[in-house]
Amino acid sequence: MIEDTIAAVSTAKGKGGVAMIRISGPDALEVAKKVFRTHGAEIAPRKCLYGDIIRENEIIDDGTLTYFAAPHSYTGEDVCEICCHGGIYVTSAVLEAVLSSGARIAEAGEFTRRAYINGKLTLSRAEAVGAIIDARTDNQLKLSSSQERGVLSSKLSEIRENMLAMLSRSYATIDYPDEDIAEVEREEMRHSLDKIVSELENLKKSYRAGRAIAEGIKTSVAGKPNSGKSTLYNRIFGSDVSIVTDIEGTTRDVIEHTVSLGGVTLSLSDTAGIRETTDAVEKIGVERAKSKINEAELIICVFDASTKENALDSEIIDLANGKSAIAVINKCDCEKKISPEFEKKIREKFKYVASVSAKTGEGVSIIAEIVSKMYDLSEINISSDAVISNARQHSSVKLALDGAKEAREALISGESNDIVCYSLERALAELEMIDSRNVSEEIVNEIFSHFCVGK
Ligand SMILES: Nc1nc2c(ncn2[C@@H]2O[C@H](COP(=O)(O)OP(=O)(O)OP(=O)(O)O)[C@@H](O)[C@H]2O)c(=O)[nH]1
Ligand SMILES: [Mg+2]
Repeated sequence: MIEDTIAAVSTAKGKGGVAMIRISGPDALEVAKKVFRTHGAEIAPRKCLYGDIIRENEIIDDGTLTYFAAPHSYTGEDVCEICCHGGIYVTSAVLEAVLSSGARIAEAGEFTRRAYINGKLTLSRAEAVGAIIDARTDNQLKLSSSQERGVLSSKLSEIRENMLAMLSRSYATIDYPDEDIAEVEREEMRHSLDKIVSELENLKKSYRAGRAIAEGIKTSVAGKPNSGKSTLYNRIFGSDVSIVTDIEGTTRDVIEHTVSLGGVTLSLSDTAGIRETTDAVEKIGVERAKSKINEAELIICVFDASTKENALDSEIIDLANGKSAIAVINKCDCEKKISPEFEKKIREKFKYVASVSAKTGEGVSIIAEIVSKMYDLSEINISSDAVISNARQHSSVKLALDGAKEAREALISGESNDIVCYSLERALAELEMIDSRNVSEEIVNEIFSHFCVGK
């Protein structure tokens, strides 16, 4: 049972038109009444009132007060929201007045944590609240908004219901063993298990796209000097963030930005052109490029079609060997000097090849299509499908799937019902971890520590 009342500025730090101070807890209304005078109007739930904001008996600002009575509020507790002018000083003065009237300052994510504790949000929906605030791309927003609305939670509880129904049926069979009934039951159990396994497999599969959107893919642009890496980088990013010249060895530092390409979130690095060099600064750049390429999950290898290939191009092919990579044959607006043999080699070594002109933009959309395909984005509807998007959810789904498959194996190989049920119960327990209200304090702390104060 939570007994204290918390408060924080819920709007972003800094100067703005309006700021909002949220108060939540059993004394929220009492605290609000001490700092807000309504000019005689009655405070009622969900009614927004205009009035004066008071600190130490003095009016310091005017604004609005909205009261949400428990349990019909974000946190499930009594909540009062005071909006004042959005100046930095005035906002902290209003907060100070609230704090000296009986509330204590909220910790990061504490409002949402209370919403979770009070059963207003499942854990995956609470995670989604954080993801909405952190969203930097359209797909990140669509995905987190769908999770926040409970699309994933509903799917999880649907699978859970199916598991529970199956368990209760099979326990009935254990208690009343009857040969004929058992046969029919086992056939039905097989159907139910097939469905559970296939639903869990779909969820597990959705992680490829979910992670690519939510977490993003570390991607490095690689190629020999002057192949057009920075030109391509700027084209994908949509502005000239990386210096482009016709001098070999222009880029030295690693340039890194988050971009959305083909709906996938890429943490995209531009790097120095790979070559042997005596220039001390460029040498460091080349070393950094190699280590970025090494740690990248996806490499975009740029080849210059307007020059004859050399040993450096072969080195790029080797660097990408065994990794997720896209070959970009650049400068397709120029006369082709790259040999047909080498182009053939590129097409043999890379599953994905795009002919582009980074300069004119021609073919760049093909790279977006490739990325989208590589990370299964076409296989999901981000706004309406249940998609898992973080390692915690993935690990639980994976273990639940293992349990469900084990139960199916046991059933097929004629094991007794209690052995089948044992595995299915394990699967159920794992699945419940995703939205459970009983996960360890450590996990809850980890989730809410990423939130900002005021949310
Ligand atoms: N015609 C044509 N020129 C291009 C294209 N892409 C890049 N260039 C030119 O090629 C030269 C080198 O481009 P950059 O993007 O700086 O090449 P880079 O690979 O980043 O080079 P380093 O940073 O030195 O490794 C510049 O003069 C660009 O304008 C293209 O698609 N077509
Ligand atoms: Mg460059």
